[in-house]
Amino acid sequence: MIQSAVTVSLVEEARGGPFVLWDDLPAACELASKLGYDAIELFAPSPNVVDSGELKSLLDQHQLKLAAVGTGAGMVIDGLSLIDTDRARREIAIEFVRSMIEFGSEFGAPAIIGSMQGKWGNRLSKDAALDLLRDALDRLGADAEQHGTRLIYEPLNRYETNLINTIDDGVAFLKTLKSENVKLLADLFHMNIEEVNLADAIRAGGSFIGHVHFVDSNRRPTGNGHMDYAPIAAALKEIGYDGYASAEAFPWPDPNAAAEQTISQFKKWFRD
Ligand code: LER
Ligand code: MN
Repeated sequence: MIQSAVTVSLVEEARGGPFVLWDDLPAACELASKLGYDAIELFAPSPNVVDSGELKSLLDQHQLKLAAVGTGAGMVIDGLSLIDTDRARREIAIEFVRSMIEFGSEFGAPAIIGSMQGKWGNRLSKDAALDLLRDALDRLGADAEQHGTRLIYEPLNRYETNLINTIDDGVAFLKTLKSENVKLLADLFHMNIEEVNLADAIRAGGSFIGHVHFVDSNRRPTGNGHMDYAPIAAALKEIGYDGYASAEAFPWPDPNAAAEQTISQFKKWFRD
């Protein structure tokens, strides 16, 4: 059964970004639980800013799970990328993701590679960039497997990466990896920009889809844009998707209203 999650950002530098709840982890857990979410998805500056024991007791207290951990702070704060042409910088990026994998794995949560995938250009050709990304995802996929969790790779829209923009290209790329432990993130916002048809893309993605960012066409919370959810929900059910539909959206008009809006839409599409 598809589970609900809501994003929580603790990254000051990402202010203005598409995260529903901000700053206060205990308050976010309290609200998520009160509204009936199954889980939170955490976007943190580094694993060190959140004490694992405290997070565990917060999640236990509010009967929540950790759906996933984002790694984009490595890019937002330190400009790290898994395809940096400087080998030493690339290893720092890989080590950062590794630390996030380890942190998430204590809670059974996968780490997400979104903006840490970087962009090709300047002295780096697209093929060379994809080779570097393949190598990084193979290493990190194996690392996640050792930690008993998966790694999630997110195709982004063309304004955020020039590497892989569609689910179809994502599937083709994952098929070239040695690791079978990397799954795709279907972010409906990115897909709305890049896909011909979102439901068809989900059906074609099938078992490669391991996480969903549940959001509207304009990145506002579900129901505040022009996304056609009926065929999308039907496609997710048809492929037997049983991961999270996680609210990664602007806190519009405010965080509480955005969280409330998303859970009521989640129930409409996945529970009725
Ligand atoms: C970025 O646009 C995004 O969708 C995030 O999930 C990845 O950092
Ligand atoms: Mn996303």
